[in-house]
Amino acid sequence: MTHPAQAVAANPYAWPFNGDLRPDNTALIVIDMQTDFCGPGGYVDKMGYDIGLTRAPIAPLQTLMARMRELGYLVMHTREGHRPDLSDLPANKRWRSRQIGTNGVGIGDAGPCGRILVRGEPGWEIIPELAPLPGEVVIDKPGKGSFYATDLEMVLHTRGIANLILAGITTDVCVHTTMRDANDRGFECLLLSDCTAATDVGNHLAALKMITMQGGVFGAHATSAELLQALQ
Ligand code: C5J
Repeated sequence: MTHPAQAVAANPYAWPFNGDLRPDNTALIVIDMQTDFCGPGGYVDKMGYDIGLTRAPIAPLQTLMARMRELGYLVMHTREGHRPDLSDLPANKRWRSRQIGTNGVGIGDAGPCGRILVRGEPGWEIIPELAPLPGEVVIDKPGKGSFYATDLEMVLHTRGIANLILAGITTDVCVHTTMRDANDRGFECLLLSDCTAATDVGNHLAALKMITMQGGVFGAHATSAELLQALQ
């Protein structure tokens, strides 16, 4: 028996659309909170972006994850990364990643945290502050979206999940790609504005605004405080 929650005071509508918010039909997915995206010496840091921005979601996520676990909600994680032999790294993705930052070093190359975005390397690991608990689902993905070349959809269907709450980094890339894809697959999506971040504040705000178009074209967004309020 799980306890239903109230709808979340989200933008542009009270989420979920049908008011059916329960631990057994709702999952939190925490996207790519890896050292490469928010740790010193990781990929984002090496590209010259401000990891202060991508680290901002850590504290609100710690509070939210603890509460959602306590209430029995499914908490899932993703990691972007490639096989050590780079057989799943498209040549154009590698080439583009070498165009920015220092010394032409890009995905698959050695950096201060090991080979960038390569599975098993220190930089690819989820940061210790948000480490998955034993038994929590971790999805390894080679791309930006969490559905492409993964078993995420099967896991969600097997658990009876209809509502997907999205958090993690970056808002405008992996989080948005996952949200759009989840929405197309029929999942009811909520993006948490303070538990996501981009490497550019304008992009973060634009990504939030995009969600609100057309009556909630991909779903809705809210703060973690608004979600926690609804979960009381
Ligand atoms: C990027 C991600 N930005 N996790 N990945 O390359 O958003």
